[in-house]
Amino acid sequence: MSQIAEKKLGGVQDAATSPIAQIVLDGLSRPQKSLPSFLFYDARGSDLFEEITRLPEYYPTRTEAAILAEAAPAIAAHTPPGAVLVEYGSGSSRKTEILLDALPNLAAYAPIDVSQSALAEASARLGRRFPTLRVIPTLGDFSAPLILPASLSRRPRTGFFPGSTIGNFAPADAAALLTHMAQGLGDGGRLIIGVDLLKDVSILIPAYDDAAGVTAAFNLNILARLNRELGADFDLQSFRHEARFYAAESRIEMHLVSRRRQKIGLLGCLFPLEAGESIHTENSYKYSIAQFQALAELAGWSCRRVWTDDGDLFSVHELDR
Ligand code: AVJ
Repeated sequence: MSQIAEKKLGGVQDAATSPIAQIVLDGLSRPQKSLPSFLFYDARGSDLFEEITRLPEYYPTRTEAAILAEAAPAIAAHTPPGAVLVEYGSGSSRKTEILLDALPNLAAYAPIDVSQSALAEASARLGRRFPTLRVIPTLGDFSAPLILPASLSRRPRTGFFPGSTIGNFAPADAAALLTHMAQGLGDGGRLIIGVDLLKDVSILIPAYDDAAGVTAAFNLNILARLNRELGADFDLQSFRHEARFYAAESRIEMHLVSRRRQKIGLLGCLFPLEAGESIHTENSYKYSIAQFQALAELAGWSCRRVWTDDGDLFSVHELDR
């Protein structure tokens, strides 16, 4: 067998046993084709998301950062010394610096993220910026059980879940995740969580369909990832990005719409797509403060405080067990 053939065979075997293979096959087999939004965050996708956070239309990141800067002293005042800060979906850990500046005497910072590259870069940067801080990165999905070194097992825990990542989950799943976090953070645990607020579509849609096309590139990158990791044959030119708002569900949906009738080959299967048929790639739920608080209470948290910006664009909640 030639080297090229061996390599190709190796690639196909890797693809079939890839942990995302089953998830992708399952999503593309549904009547409304879908892909889970955590697939966005490979190295390129994590970089594109960072670019999104700096777009003029994407208000959440800068609004949340301003709220956090204002809330940080109060959050610090409620933090016992020697606590562990656990961040779910830490990405670049940019916003974490606002908290870390305000929170002295932390025993450790434990970021959890699905992107190896984002986790490594953030851990290195924070290590330089906070030389005495113990950083314990975990590569993985934040719905996995929280495992900390035994020496930290009795420390009080503060969870940090910024960016309205909770909005990626349908309300029932969001409640289940908040319950899971309550268990992981333990008695006396606390959660600082960012939640995007419901607002006019004239603000919402551009935030998910920016003029520079960065969100479109972010959405399409998921197909490039499947080509690379699963040997799929998506032609990126044959899809366009679309952001839709559904008021009844109070959510933004992102879709990749097929520009033509086509068939996608993936892992030995063929997936037909009609012209105009879409692959649903993300839900981003928007809440009122009261709606979110009801959800948090359902999940066993009590709502201690909430901060918002003057424009009521975004909210940061402090939840206690
Ligand atoms: C990281 C899930 C909060 O829903 O606003 C940004 C991801 N998608 N632009 C969001 C995202 C498109 C983002 N979250």
